[in-house]
Amino acid sequence: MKEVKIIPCLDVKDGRVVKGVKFVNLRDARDPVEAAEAYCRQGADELVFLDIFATVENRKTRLEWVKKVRDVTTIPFAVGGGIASIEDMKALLDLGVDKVSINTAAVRNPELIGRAAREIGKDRLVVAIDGRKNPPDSGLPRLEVVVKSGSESTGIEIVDWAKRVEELGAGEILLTSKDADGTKEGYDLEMTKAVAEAVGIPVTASGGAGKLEHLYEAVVIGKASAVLAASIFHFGEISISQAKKYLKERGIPIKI
Ligand code: 0VR
Repeated sequence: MKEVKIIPCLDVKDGRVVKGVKFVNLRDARDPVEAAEAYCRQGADELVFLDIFATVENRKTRLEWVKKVRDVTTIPFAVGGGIASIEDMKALLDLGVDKVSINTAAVRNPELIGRAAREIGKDRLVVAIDGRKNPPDSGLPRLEVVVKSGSESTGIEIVDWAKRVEELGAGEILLTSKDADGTKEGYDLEMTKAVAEAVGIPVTASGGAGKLEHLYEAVVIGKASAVLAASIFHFGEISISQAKKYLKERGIPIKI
């Protein structure tokens, strides 16, 4: 098993890090620059910045917010939110962003994945998949892809989409459970395992982390290659170093 990465996520709205539950009821959490500096100091393996309302507000990623965070970030830095073209990706890469993440645009225009893999390299291309669980009698897939900050149903089954995303050239998948987001009740292990076992590219578990054990479960049961969290880190309940120590003590390969 390769070293498992611990990844804090800055969900940014109106220039501030926010945190909600199931993508709604967003409340102010902290300043993005202060948070980025703290996470780098604490030894995070990578930092994710999501301009979570760019697509909903029908605009491009706010580059000025990204630049401020980029200037203080000393670890690999991935950015998502509002990215819908190769030009959008190159604008971020020119700022020094290491990886770009596409979500809604990939669903709307799957051939963008292949073009991006060719133009910027698959190792700099993340496809983010937001998912939700539907009840058996809903007529929708049990594990369904949702887009536009989780506000729109697609009728696409998550594992089918993950396999297609890999075939099209994505370097990795960031898999977020909308149902688990912000609940601190644990990752959606069924969803994570189903996707991680269906593809050969790294899958980052995201959504629901509430205690150290959840991180461990995401790796050993969910087969995740990395664990992303926001709530537990932003509000200081768990530090990056505590997370790393806990996983390493349980035999998970971690970069200390
Ligand atoms: P925690 O459950 O707090 O660790 O959150 C991890 C992850 O779900 C969030 O960082 C983030 O991916 C939530 N995503 C979105 C969103 C939040 C609000 C609105 C939209 C989105 O589209 O991903």
